Parts: sequence; structure tokens; C-alpha cells
Amino acid sequence: MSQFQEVLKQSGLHPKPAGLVLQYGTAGFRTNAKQLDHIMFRMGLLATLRSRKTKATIGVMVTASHNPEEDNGVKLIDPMGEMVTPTWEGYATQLANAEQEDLLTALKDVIEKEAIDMSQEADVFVGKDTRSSSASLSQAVMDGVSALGGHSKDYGLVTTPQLHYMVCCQNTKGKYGDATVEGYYSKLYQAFIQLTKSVSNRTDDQKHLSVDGANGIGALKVREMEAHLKKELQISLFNDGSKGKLNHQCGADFVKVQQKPPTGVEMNPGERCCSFDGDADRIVYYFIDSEGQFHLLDGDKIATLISTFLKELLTQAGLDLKMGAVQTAYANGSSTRYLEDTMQVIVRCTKTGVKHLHHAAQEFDIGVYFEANGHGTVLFSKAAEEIIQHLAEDANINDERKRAARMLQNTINVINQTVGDAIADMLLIEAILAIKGMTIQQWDSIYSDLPNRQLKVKVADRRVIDTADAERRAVSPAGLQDAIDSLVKKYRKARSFVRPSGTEDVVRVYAEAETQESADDLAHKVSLAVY
Ligand code: 16G
Ligand code: ZN
Repeated sequence: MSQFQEVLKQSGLHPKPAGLVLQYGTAGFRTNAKQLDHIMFRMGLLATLRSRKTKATIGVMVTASHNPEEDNGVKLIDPMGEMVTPTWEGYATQLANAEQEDLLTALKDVIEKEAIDMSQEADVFVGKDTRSSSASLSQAVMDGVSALGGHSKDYGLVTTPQLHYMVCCQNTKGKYGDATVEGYYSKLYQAFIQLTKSVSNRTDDQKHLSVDGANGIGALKVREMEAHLKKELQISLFNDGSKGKLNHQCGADFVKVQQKPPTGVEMNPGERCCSFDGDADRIVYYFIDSEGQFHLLDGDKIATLISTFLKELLTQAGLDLKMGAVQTAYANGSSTRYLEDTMQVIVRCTKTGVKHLHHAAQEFDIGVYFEANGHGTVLFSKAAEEIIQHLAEDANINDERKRAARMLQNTINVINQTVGDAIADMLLIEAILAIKGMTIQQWDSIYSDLPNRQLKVKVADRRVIDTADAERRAVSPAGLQDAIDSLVKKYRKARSFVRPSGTEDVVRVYAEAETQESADDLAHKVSLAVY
């Protein structure tokens, strides 16, 4: 039977509901799991084509991250572990929306446009999160791969960043690490142990961290990782999935948006806590102080901590490498000011969405990128990695320079350069705090966040809002930006913007100002202007 006949036959088992239209958004397709079976099958087909086109292994991750348990989603991973290119996002949308009888035509269209050699081998790595729908949906992906004659490898339950890592390892022939879950842990924990080994006299309190696993995949993986950490990090795991519902009243997104602790975590004053999201590609830290007040250390605070650490190491190592930080419009104004004015770090602002930040970070020798919501990582250019490695091996340099170069090397190894990774970020943050002998309170007090508020507004059609300047200004509908500008003028240290969400059918409103009351009031008034 020809490949196309097989596709036709198999696609009948994964039929598309007539008329259903879905879009490959910021992070792939994401909606109620019941609507996704045909999408998964078709993404299996597309990943197979992408693999033939790139002559490399492609990843397909089944997850809806921080969305509710009932939702699911799918996202394609390109050869180096990065997000798939915009042209292929377009193909994904076309394929997803072709009615059943038009599927072959849509498929052949991609093959023709991309001049794909169908005799080429195709390899697809598949992973899934812990949602109850994920098992059958990831099977649908693999059905799509095999219908088109590709090979799939099922990694089963993995975090999103773990699958990105596997794809990158496979396509760099092991240079990035072994493409196994064990290879991932061993790379990370060895780097972590190396980073912390010179720190003496750490008390048990300093080694202790409470982790909110959002009742998801991150919880399972932290458990697996823990055994390797040789008590250098002692984790109390909460929301491990044994009782609670995925992302419900817990997880990084809940904590960031609600600005309050998750349920299910026992918190004592001054203790470090962190929350992962549902697929463990985001992390935020927080604590309560002795007065019971909640303090959030989000992606901006993480970026600052990591940038400070790296900058100090570069100075100690005597290296002149170009370091930059990449943020989005959501970055707290205080963090941008601190990075630019105090740290003298170059700061770039991009549109929301990992692919935009990742891309901008690649322009630097060392690019630290974080969204305020806790998604981020550090990218080192190949040249920077080589310079650091040479220095670490140079017999003629003094101990201080050598120590700094080795720390930079271990930072490269502990961080997941393919994508933001809650586990990798957590290990780097814990190592930095240990090395600097810093408490979470001291970290928090590096700068004070401006009070802020995020709201979402339901509108008839969110696409009428068009933005420019990295989403900081609305260019349509006419008059909206003027209305926002005149509202902002009424508050001190204020800033506000609106943007259509890429993952939900809503418009998002962000406001910050000198006081919480002002930020709340401004956000509210701007959301009224959006209607
Ligand atoms: C997705 C993005 C995340 C972004 C969020 C914004 C990826 C992998 N994830 O989750 O970076 O912050 O969307 O959502 O790109 P929004 O458009 O609904 O505000
Ligand atoms: Zn996520």
C-alpha cells in the first residue's frame, strides 16, 4: 500500500470534526483535549515531513503546560531543540484545518512546496505530560508518524524541556549529552555538585528547598532527580500529583498571576519555596516573611540573580564577553532599571513567547532570557563556550581565573540551553545562592518590584488589537493607545499595555504603578478602555 493510502486509511481513525478551526499559536495547539485527536495524528504526519526535510530527528511534545487538566496541546521541536520555524507553524495550521477529504491535498502541498524527498528516513521523538488524555493523544501522534513511514521513539512521561534536550542530544550526536532521561539527570547533577562542592559549612536549612510540583510531570521528575543530588539539595515535594488536580490552585502560573502561595505547600517564614508549571518549563520562587507577608521572586528576579552571577564570574575570569538580558513587556520596570543602570547589562525587549526571546538571546555571547512568568534560560554562543573551555584548561592562569572559568563551564552544563527548564533553572539558582551565601530575603532585596496587576478581558474578537514595539503599544483599534496613555499619566511610575493572548481567547492587560492600589486601578480602567 502506498504511504498516501495508508495516511488515508489511518486518518479515518482520527477524523477531524467538520468545521473545527484551530490555530498553531505561541506554544503550538492548545484547547480542550476532546478536540485534539485529529490534530495529534496530523502533527505526527507533519513532524515526519519536517524530519525528512531537515534530515534530523524532530520532537513532538503532548502537553498544555499550565492550562487546566481538561485541556491538552501539542508542540513541534526543531533539530537543535528550538521551536519550529514560522513557515512550518503555517503548515501546521493548514494541515490541522483541512477537512477530512482534503487532507491528502494539504499534505501533498507541503511536500511539494518544501520539495521533500519521501524516500528519506524520518525520526520523531514523542513525549507527554501527566494529563489523563495524554496517553491516547501521544499514540495518535505516533500513528501519524507510522502512517507516513517514519519511526517514532516514545519517551513516555517527560517534561517539555527534557524532550527538547533529547532532540538536541540526538542531532548533535551526543555532544550535548546522552539522549536518555538518565543522561539528562547525570549531566545536570554532576554540574550542580561541581558548582556547590567548594561551598563549605552549608547548613541543612541552606540546603533545604520546598518544591510545588503543580501536581504534574515536574513532580515525578524531581523525585527521580533527587536521588542523585547526594543530599546537597534536600527537597520537600508538595503537590506531587498523589491527591490534587493538575495546576489547580497551584503551580508557577497560579502563583505568578494570583501573587499568592499555592495551596498544599507548608510554608515557614523565611523558607525558600518554588513552583513549577504543568510541564516544568517554568519556575518561580517565593517565601513568606516573619510578618506573614508573601514575596514573589519571578522570572525577572531570576534573570537578575543569574546575570549578576555571570557578570561577576566574567570579571573574575578576566573575560570580555558580550552579555545581554532579554525580557518582554511584562518585565517589571524595576528589574529593567536595575539591569541597565546598576548592572550595566544590555537589555532587549521582545514579543511574548519563548521563540522571540530565544532568538534575541542568540545575538549575545551570553544571552540570559526570562519571561516574568518564570520561563527562561541562558544561551552561550559556540565561541563563548570554546573561550571558556580553553581558559578552564589553561595551565598558566591564576587560581581565581581558573575557578571562575570552571564555574562558567559548570553553569553551561547545568543550564538547559534548548529551552527554559524548571529543574535546570532550580539547580542553577540553588547553586548561585549557595556560592554567594545568600538567603532568599537577600536575593529579594536586590531591587523592589513595582506593584503590578494583570487582568484578562473577554472581547468579541481579540484580533482587532494589533500591537507594535514588542507589544508595548497598541496600533489598533484607533484611539486605544491614546486612551491608555492618558490613563497612565494619572499615576506615578506607571506603565500599562494590552495585547491579544496567543493561548486563550482573551485580551491581556498589564499595569504597574507606584502603589498596588494604583496598579489595580489603572489595570481596571485600561480593561474598560479595551471594550
Ligand atoms: C506560551 C508561551 C509563553 C508565553 C505564554 C503567553 C512558549 C513555549 N510558551 O505559554 O512563553 O509567556 O504563551 O501566553 O512559547 P499568552 O499569549 O496567553 O499571554
Ligand atoms: Zn509550561
